[in-house]
Amino acid sequence: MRSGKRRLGLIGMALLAALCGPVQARAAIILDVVVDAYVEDFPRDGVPDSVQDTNSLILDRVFVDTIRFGRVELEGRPVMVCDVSPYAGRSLVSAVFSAYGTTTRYGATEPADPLTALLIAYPGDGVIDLADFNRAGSIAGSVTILGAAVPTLLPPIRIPMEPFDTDVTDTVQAWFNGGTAFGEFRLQADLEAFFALMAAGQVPEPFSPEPFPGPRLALTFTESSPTIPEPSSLFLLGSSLLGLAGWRRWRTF
Ligand SMILES: [Ca+2]
Ligand SMILES: [Ca+2]
Repeated sequence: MRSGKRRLGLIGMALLAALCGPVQARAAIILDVVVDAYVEDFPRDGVPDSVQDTNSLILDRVFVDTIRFGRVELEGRPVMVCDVSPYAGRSLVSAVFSAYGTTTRYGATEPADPLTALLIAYPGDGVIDLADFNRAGSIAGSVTILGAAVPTLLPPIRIPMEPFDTDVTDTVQAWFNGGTAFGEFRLQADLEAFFALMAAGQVPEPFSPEPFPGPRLALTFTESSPTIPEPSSLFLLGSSLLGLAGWRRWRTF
């Protein structure tokens, strides 16, 4: 009995050592965004008009043909909020922002050219509203989204998405140093005729049979520490609004 207890104790110590060892210390913590949406300026006049919380984040700066206004510009900027409050004071080896996306035009048989956009970051308020369209921030990095060919939107619709990422270590470390509760990222394009679709949250992309992960941060810390559970993305539930938004855009190309 006593030797059995001792054996259990040794196994427990070995497990503890394994958990606290260098391999565990360097494992990245995946931090999902707690809320994401895109803020839209339509018609485009520098004043944002709506917040679109859908299954996709639409990054664009394009012309659209409308019945009411004729040909007008619009711009969509995805905003993504991370709860970084559990990590105040921690030291990073790296922080990488990543997501899945694609850029395309409806009816195109050849892949669109890759598109590059800026990732703007700022300490935020934890919610996405119209003010996030223009909220002052710093450039955390830039991303290049690869293009895909989407010849038709008739079922079965398959839109391939490719991963993209950018190093945001300096930005996120500054948030940890400053005790920031919510770090917010905004993706924006400086080019005209820019259109990109990104997966949002942990839900299946409605235009594809494959579920794509939403935007997230991969955090690697310098010191050994117990794993901190990531915030869930419970409210990133599906909505069919994207279908309407997508149709509105793509029929104009
Ligand atoms: Ca507007
Ligand atoms: Ca905000």
